[in-house]
Amino acid sequence: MKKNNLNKYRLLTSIKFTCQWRNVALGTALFSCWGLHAQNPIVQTAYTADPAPLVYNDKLYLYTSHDEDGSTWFTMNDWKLYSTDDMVNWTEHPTPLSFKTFEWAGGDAWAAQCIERGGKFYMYVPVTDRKGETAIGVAVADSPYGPFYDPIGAPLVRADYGNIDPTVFIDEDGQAYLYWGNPNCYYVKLNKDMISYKGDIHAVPMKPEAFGRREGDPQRPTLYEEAPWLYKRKGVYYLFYAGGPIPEHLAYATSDSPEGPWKYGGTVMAKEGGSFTNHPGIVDFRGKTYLFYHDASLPGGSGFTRSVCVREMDFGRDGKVNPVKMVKEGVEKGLKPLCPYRKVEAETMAWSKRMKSDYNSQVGVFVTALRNGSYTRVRDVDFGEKAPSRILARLSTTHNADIVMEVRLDGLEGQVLAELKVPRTGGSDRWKLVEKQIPQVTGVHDLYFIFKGKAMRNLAYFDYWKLSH
Ligand code: FUB
Repeated sequence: MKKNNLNKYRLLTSIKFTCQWRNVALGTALFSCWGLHAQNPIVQTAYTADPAPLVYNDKLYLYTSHDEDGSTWFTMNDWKLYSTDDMVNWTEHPTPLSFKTFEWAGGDAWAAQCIERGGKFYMYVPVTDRKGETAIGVAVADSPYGPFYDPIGAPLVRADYGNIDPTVFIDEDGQAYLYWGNPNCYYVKLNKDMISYKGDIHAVPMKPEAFGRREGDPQRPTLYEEAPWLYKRKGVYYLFYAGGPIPEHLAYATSDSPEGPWKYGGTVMAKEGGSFTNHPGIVDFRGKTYLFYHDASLPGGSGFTRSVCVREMDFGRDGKVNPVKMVKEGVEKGLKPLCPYRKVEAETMAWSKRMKSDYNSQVGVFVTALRNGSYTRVRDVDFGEKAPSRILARLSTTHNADIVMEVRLDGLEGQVLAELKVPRTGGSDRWKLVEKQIPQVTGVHDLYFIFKGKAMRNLAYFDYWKLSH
C-alpha cells in the first residue's frame, strides 16, 4: 500500500472506531429484550461477522469471520464455519482456516467467501501481509470443511490499496469474477483454475447513478463503502454492498452484465443493529432467498464483537429488492424436522444462553455450559409416532458438586424428559456416556438442554446426544 493510501486507509478505520462508540448505546437499547424465542443472531457461542453463505449438496454452509472475545478493534485471526439443512438449527464445525495458513500473511482474517467448482472449494480471503499491506489470497480444499491450503504461496491479487472483502461469482457460461475493495470497488476475471486471473484489474467507476449519491465528501462521491456481494436472479446481476457513511446500511445496484455498468437500486437494510459495519451475503436455498448480515446484538456486542443474523428476503415483480428489517425472530419456520435417532452434536442448536463452543482433538467441537442455568435449544425434534425410551449424552465436568443436565420439552419450564447427572471426568479431554430412561413422547418438539449446579464457572462440557427406542 502506498504511503498516502495507507494513511487514507488508517483514517477510514479510525473513523469507524470513533463511530462505534456512538452506536454501542443504541445497540444495547435496541436489543435489551434479547428473548427466549429469538432466532437472531444465529450464532450465540462466539462473535461472528461478515457472513458468506454457500449452498452445496442441499446443505447451507455459512463461513464467517470471527471477532475475538473482548475485542476493541478488528481482532480477527481465523474464520468459522456453520451449516444447516433446516435454517433454524445450526451446527458449528472446526475452524476451517486461519490467516496463519498463508505464510506471507501477518494477520487480519477479515471478510471472506468460499465457492465450489468441480468438487473443490476455493476460499477467497483478505489479509494483511507481513509488510502491513492488504491483499487478497485464495485457499483450496477438497471439502467445504477443509482442510484448506494455500496453493500459490503468495497473494492472488492486489490493487493499489484497500484490498478487502472479496466476493466471488461463477456465471452460467463458466466465467468466474472476483470483486473486492474499500473505498474503491475492483474486479478481475478468474481463470478456470480459480487460483489465477486473466487481464487487468478493473476499477468499477464510482458514479452516483451506479451506487447512489453521497453528499459532502468529494473523495467518496457514492454510497459504496465496502462488502460487495454478487448475485444473479432471472438474468439480472445484483451487486449488493455496504453503503456509507458509517454506520453502514446495505444497498444494491443491478446490471445486465457481471461487469456492469451498474444502476443504483436503493437501500436493502437501513442503518441499525448497533454495529457501525454491516456486510451482506445472499443465497438461494430450497426455493427461498436469504439475506445474511451482522449486528451487535449478542451480550457484550459492539462494532468489534458482532454477530451474524439471517432473514428471508424477496423481490418485487420488477426485480427490485424489498427492504429487509433487522429482527430478532429471524427465520421463524424451520424447513424440516430434526432426526434425534442418530448422534446430534451438542453444537447443533437453534439458540443458547451462556454457552461457549470449543474444540479438542478427542471429540472435535463441543460446548461448555458456563453457569447455572446455561442452556441450548434444539428446534423441531421429530420423536415420530413411536415414542423413544432412552436418551444418551456424552458429558463431562471438572467439578465435584452435583451438576445435572435437564432435558425439557418445549420450554425452559417444560416437561422434564430426563435429568442426567454430569460425570466428573476431570476435563473436556475426558468424557463419559450417560443414559437415562425417558417418559413416552411422540410428535415434533423443541428440546432444551439446561445445566444446573452450584459451581461458579465452566459447569459442564457437552459433546452429543441421541434418542433410542
Ligand atoms: O470484518 C472486518 C471488516 O468490517 C470487513 O472487512 C468489512 O466488510 C466490515 O464488516
